Amino acid sequence: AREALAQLPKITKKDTYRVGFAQTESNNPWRIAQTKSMQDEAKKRGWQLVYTDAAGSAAKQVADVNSMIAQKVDAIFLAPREEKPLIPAVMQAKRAGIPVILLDRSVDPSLAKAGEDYVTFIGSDFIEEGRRAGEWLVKTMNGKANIIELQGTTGSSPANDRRKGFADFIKDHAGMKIVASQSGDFARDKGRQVAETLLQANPTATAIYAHNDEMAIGAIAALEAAGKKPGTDVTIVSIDGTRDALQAIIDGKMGATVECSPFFGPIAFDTLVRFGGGETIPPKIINQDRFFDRANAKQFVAEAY
Ligand code: GYE
Repeated sequence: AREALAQLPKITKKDTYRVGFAQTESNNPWRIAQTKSMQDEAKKRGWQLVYTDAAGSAAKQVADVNSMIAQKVDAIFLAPREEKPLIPAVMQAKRAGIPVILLDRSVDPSLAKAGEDYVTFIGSDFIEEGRRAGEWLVKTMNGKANIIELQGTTGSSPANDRRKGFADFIKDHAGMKIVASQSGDFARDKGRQVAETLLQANPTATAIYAHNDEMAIGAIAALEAAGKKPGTDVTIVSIDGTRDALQAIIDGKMGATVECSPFFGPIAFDTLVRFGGGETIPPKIINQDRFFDRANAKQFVAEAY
């Protein structure tokens, strides 16, 4: 059950803050772009940023947050790797009187609440991302596809919600079938390995829905290794909008990707300034994301990360 503790910690108004940023891992371009966005913004404002990288371990991320608490930072930006294991970190910061802002991933809503346990969640609407991917696939495949789904990190909010948004949308289309679904941990090589196994077991697959671009790129490699033509034999849709994905769209190997922006620096720091100034912050701050396909990939590839 949720801890019924005092209210959300407050911070005093200052010109500059010393803040923590607890990153989940750095093994993909999305994470690297996000970290750079946070560091650039800290530099621009003259704030001190205490940065940690949990290297793909929720346990290390809990320890990272604890070390930030020990260093008495003013506030903590946390990208919780998984929904449940990071709850203790959120609660420990609260007990220590340090406000937490969740960035890009959320925690289990039955165990921690915005406005009480943490300030707010800033990020994309993952259910909507899954829905948009499903909508594009239904249209492109004329309502008929045997789909392999590559899920993100097990127990992470984007994996849970991207799965749900997609499934909810395609369920009204009888010809759209998910023939296999497995986690590739949001990673390129894991995505390649899982795609290889699932393609062997499901040779009639006509589409791949990957929860992020890195796994989609891995799936392209798996298809090519199996002698299939990505984009022709198997249609691929995913989420993020990385440079490699936009290039794959231009090359005809991938169909589309739903944008999920990693550029959190400005909105994250602005939100903390508003909070420090005494403003009431809404429980969710949702990024407005675009959609990339053959019609616009060329236009955006140069500015992509
Ligand atoms: O899509 C993925 C990253 O949490 C929204 O995590 C983020 C996701 C993003 O590793 O590429």
